[in-house]
Formats: sequence, structure tokens, C-alpha cells
Amino acid sequence: IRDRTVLVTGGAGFIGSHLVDALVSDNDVRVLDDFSTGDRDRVPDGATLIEGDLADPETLERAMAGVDLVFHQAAIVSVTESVDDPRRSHETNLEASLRLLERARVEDARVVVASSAAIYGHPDELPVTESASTNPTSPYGVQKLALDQYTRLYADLYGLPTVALRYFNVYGPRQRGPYSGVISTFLEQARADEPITIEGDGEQTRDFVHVSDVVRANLRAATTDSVGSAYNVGTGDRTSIQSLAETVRDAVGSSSSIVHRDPRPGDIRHSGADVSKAERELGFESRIGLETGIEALVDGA
Ligand code: UD2
Repeated sequence: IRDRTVLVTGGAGFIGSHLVDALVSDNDVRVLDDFSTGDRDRVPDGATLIEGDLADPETLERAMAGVDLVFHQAAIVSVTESVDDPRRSHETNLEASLRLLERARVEDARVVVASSAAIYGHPDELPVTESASTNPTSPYGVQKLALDQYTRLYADLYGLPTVALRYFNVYGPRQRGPYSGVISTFLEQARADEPITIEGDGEQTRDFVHVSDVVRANLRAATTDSVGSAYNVGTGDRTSIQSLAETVRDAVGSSSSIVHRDPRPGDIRHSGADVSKAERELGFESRIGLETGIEALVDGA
């Protein structure tokens, strides 16, 4: 992608900032972020920063003025927070997002939206295809499901070029904070030679996809002719949390023990993407396997 005016909402966050890095040299990039979880240092000099809340209509309008393309990554990503305060996360994750889609109509901009595997809830079958039933188990999942559906509907009803990307478990550099995901937690524990804490028996599985692959999926979605669709973004491989704990410990060369705590209430047992639709229609395939990705993390920061 070149010579476009691009808005990345949540552009100072984990996934958004990697996207900004991929775009900034060839495009006019705007970052909209309120730094609630994002980091100021991640906004490169070449990008224009719009500091503010996505849920503030004036800020949104300013950020959207004249854009060709939007990567909508901003959200309250904590599932727990959404359970504690459904209306607050609804406001950002759904209401503000809907306003963003409305502004995109005005600007005639393409929108690529961050959807989530959370929309599937406990999957009926594995791997999960895009046509699987959707039974989210959290307000966060309900909000992402509604956003995912609105994204399609805006293509159907108004001809807006939209794509929804249903992220599975994304990991990579810059992921941190209290709700940042099991890989960053295990990595921290292993580095400190503290016990690695598995919730439950560790036999639960996830599809871990590296953030650089997620960036490539977004770039594909920005140019595809297959608009009005949703795509799983994962690797197609599932890894148990037990085996993840061992892989992280070995990669770090840590003397951490691996301990078990109570299972997380409502935890999804197994999650894994069927990625054939993304392969077929977006030409997207993940490139970084879990061990490679973890080794890179260990060698990195
Ligand atoms: C992921 C997404 C979430 C939502 C959800 C949908 C991340 C960070 N979160 O949540 O946004 O889309 O999928 O289902 O990608 N675990 C441990 N020890 C720890 C931390 C976690 O054993 O210290 C386990 C946890 O119980 C779970 C697994 O690791 O079984 C993954 O946990 P997570 O919080 O990284 O991600 P998940 O799948 O709950």
C-alpha cells in the first residue's frame, strides 16, 4: 500500500503500532489513540498523532477527515473488564465503532476491522470456520460479534468496502500489561525464574498467531476485492498451554517450575482457526510458527 491517507485507531497499541510501522514510510499515516493502554513512544515521527478518545465524536470526525483507509484496532480488549462493566466496553467497542463506520461512508473510506475469535464462544467443532455458530461468552465477544456483523452489513447495504478479521490469540513484541495474553505472562515469569502459572490442567489449546502475520493479513484486507467478508486470522495449528509453558521455559533457559492454579472461570477449552478462507480469498498464510516466534521474542527485548 502506498500514497494513501490511512488512519490506524489504537495505533499506539500492541497490534496497531506494528501496523503503523508497516505503513508509515509509504503512506500518510494517522494514529488515533488515547494512551489508555497504548504507549506514546511507539508513535513514529513520520505519523500524525491524534490524541483522544475514539468514543468522542469530534475526535473521531477529525481523525477520519479525508482518509482513504482505516484499520480499526482500538478497543477495550480486556474480556474481564467487559464482564465487570459491560456498558463501558460497549461504548468503545461497539457504539464508537458504529460511528466510525458511519464516518467511513461520508469519507468513502475502506475499513478493515479487528474482530475476534471471541465471537465463536465455545466452538461446536474444530478447527472453527467462519460459518461456525457464534455464541460469545462475554460482553466483549457480543460487542465484537455485532461489530463484525455491522462491518458486513455496511458492505451489503451501503456498498462500503469493509473487511472483518477475526483474530485468534495474537502474540509478539510490545504485548504487555495485565490483560496481555498468556505468552507475555509466561515469558515474564520464565525470565524472572518464577513459577510459570498454568490455569487449570494445561490441556486447553489455542491458535497462537504472530503479530507480524496479523499485520500481513491486514495489508491483504486493505486491497482485496473480496469485501463484505470476515476472515479467521490464525495459523491453523493448536498448542496446549502445558506445552506452551515448556516451550517458553526452554527458550528462555529458565529454571522456573511449572505450577497449576485453579482454572479460569468460563475459560474456552479449545480454540483453533480454519484458515482456508483467508488463504483462498485473501492469499493470506501465516509464516511464523510458534517456536520461531517465541525464540524471536526471547532474543528481542
Ligand atoms: C483470547 C483473547 C481475548 C478474546 C478471547 C476469546 C488474548 C490476549 N486474548 O483470550 O481477547 O479474544 O481469546 O476467546 O489473545 N493462561 C494460563 N496462565 C496465565 C494466563 C493464561 O494458564 O498466566 C491460560 C488461560 O487460562 C487460557 C489460555 O492460557 O486458557 C489463554 O489465555 P489468554 O488470556 O492469553 O487468552 P484467551 O484465549 O483467554
